[in-house]
Amino acid sequence: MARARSSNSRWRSLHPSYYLKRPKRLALLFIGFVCVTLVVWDRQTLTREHEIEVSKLNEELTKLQNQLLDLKNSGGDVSENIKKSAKMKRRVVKDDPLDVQRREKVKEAMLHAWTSYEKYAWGQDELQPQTKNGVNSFGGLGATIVDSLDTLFIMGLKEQFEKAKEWVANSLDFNKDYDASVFETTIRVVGGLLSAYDLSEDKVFLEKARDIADRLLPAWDTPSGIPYNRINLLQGNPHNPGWTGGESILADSGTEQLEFIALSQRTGDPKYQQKAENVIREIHKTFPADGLLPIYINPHTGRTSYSTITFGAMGDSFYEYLLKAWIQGNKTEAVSHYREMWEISMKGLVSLTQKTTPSSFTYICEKNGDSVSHKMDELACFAPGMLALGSSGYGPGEAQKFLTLAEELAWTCYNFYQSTPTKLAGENYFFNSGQDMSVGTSWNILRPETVESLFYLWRLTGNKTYQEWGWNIFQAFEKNSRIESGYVGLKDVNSGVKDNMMQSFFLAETMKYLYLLFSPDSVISFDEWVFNTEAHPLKIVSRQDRAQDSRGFDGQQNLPHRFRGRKEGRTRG
Ligand code: DMJ
Repeated sequence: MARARSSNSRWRSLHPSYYLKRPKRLALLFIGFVCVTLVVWDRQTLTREHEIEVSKLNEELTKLQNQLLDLKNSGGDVSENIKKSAKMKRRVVKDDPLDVQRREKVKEAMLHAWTSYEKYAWGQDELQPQTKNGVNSFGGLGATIVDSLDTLFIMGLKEQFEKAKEWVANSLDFNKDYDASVFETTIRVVGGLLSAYDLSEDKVFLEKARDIADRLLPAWDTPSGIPYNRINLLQGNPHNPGWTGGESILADSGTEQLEFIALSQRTGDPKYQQKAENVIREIHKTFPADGLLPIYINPHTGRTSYSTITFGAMGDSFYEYLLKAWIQGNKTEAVSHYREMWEISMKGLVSLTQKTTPSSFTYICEKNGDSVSHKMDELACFAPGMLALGSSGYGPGEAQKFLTLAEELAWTCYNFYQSTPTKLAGENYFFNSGQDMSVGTSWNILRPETVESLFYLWRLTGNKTYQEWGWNIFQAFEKNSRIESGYVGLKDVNSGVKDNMMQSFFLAETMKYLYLLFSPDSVISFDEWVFNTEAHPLKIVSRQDRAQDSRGFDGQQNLPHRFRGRKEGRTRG
């Protein structure tokens, strides 16, 4: 009975009426409840905050791990790379007053070239400054306007850029019954338009780039996928020029990857990228052990035929694009074959290098079968810049070796200029024992390759000597090539006799590289942009295609490119 009562009184305290009759106990119970709730809530908040903190730390850790990997991949020991990047940052902040002065001079030179073209040749491909008229060397596509768009934009020549844009929007017409060079049209027109699009974000440039690329595309419809090098812009009918004996040219066939990949990324249409990347896949099948290809390749069989091996005319930019397609592709697994092929070719390049006597200038020979020719084109002077750009992808020892080679070759190229009375380089050079270098073909057509390499070397080494050399070359152009109605080439760099042509690449490349040589690294940073072979910077966007993807295409094709984020890789350590 007593047990039953005590059990009753225990259960009584659970009944609400028990507390209603005892308000003090009710208050105590309420306070207890509030305290427990507060403690539980506080613990949950702490856990949540803790989780956020942990995930932030994890993100930081991943970032640091990626940076470490990045530094390792880019070669050189980590502390060296950190020092280097600190140096780079300092340079970004400080704008040397002499640099400012010099780039203003270059800008003024560009303005002189541009206003002369505007006055005498507006709408035509190129200006002939002596006779003050225009010529349509590319079928009447306004090559100088399209080639100049990004230079005008970068130099802040807004009014000129706007006028050029108006012309592109209203007057650029590709309906031309003209057998265009697939290569020249791609690097100048597709490249120029895409670069203008990336810089200005104006859709008109992308639409025009797509229009011209669609007209070029049937050139790739060959049994091997190696393109024909000519196509009629109105009627199609792709073919090769008669003088090649039906063969396609190596540089002409392997220098469309950057532009066509970029076009696919920006339009979401994979067909351009597929055609251009298939060329490299085809070449990869029979890639030789030294990575050196003769300049003729058959579009039916995909095989090269007996012809010159060179880093100059008709070979050059094939090698350049192996490296740059790797950079454009964020150096990911999907593009690793480009880098592998490039590294093989660079071994081949090294095997072609020799030194002059008595002054020990390093130069790149040409080759035909087993016969070596001691000749180098000024065109091959893009190679020091390419080697410097690619050097950071090697491990420390190799990276230094290739950077040193780049510097030696740049010294040779600079001397192509310094060794003539006008201080402007001839078209090619011969190297005879005991005589160092002597000019072969002695014209100068305002080419950019040496200043291009000086620009890369200045950015990648921070050595001001390269700026000085570039400045000397600029002054030689001012002295010999500037006339009242534009800039002309020289028929002979020994006599200084002038020709009558202002090449569009003078405005696209020579002027742009000189301007950038005196600009901070942040202007068209190597981290964000890659230059096509006509000096048109293309924005690097995320590429996420899988290595084994047989279509070889960017899995993000349906996303507008602006949402795809910046590149993951870096071009230097
Ligand atoms: C330009 O059109 C390009 O740089 C091309 O790759 C080679 N030739 C000229 C400039 O010399």
